[in-house]
Amino acid sequence: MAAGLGDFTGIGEKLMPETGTPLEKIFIVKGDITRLSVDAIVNAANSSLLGGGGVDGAIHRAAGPELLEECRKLGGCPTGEARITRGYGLPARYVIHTVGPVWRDGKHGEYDLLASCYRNVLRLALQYDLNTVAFPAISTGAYRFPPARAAEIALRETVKFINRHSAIKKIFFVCFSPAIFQAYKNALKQYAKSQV
Ligand code: AR6
Repeated sequence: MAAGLGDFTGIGEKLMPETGTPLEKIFIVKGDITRLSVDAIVNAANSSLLGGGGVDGAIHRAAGPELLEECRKLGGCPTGEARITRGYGLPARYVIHTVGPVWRDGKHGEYDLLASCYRNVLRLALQYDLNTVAFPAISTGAYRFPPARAAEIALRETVKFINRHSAIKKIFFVCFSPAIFQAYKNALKQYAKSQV
């Protein structure tokens, strides 16, 4: 299915125009993830999977009560793992819920746990044959993960994964604030530099 961005505001900035590299599948966009009609949007949930604030609250509001009903049946999700549900009232067909780490000081496995969120989400996408996936900046809100490091991990893990699995066609990193958008742009530039 095509990404079908519809009237998604602030779409733009495909920063890396090289063809034939995994970076051409990566899009950094500004806006509200609940408006994207991709195969799956990712939810930065908590381990109860029963909703919360931030992007989690926005996704549940936009999807409607059936999402919570399905989430209840999942029995939670440990940090670093992922679970999938249908999208219900969302334009996206599926929601992949993942639980990012709460940032403490970087010495409590935070980097590895965030990396496994990205890997586990993408594994589920592959398993369900989902070609277009949109991520929020997991853990960078209420969980206080430093945006620059989070963006670097998001990009590195995603590129590694799509390098190995060509079925994934487009990845959107959806940035809700200018600071997060800047962090992703910097991370992408750094990554591109490291590849030449
Ligand atoms: N679209 C895209 N990104 C968004 C949106 C949106 N509609 N709304 C917020 N963000 P957070 P976390 C960005 O706090 O840090 C919840 O209560 C936001 O600017 O949503 O992983 C859960 O239930 C930030 O960059 O998630 C958990 O308890 C990013 O999404 C806890 O928060 C993540 O911020 C999870 O904390």
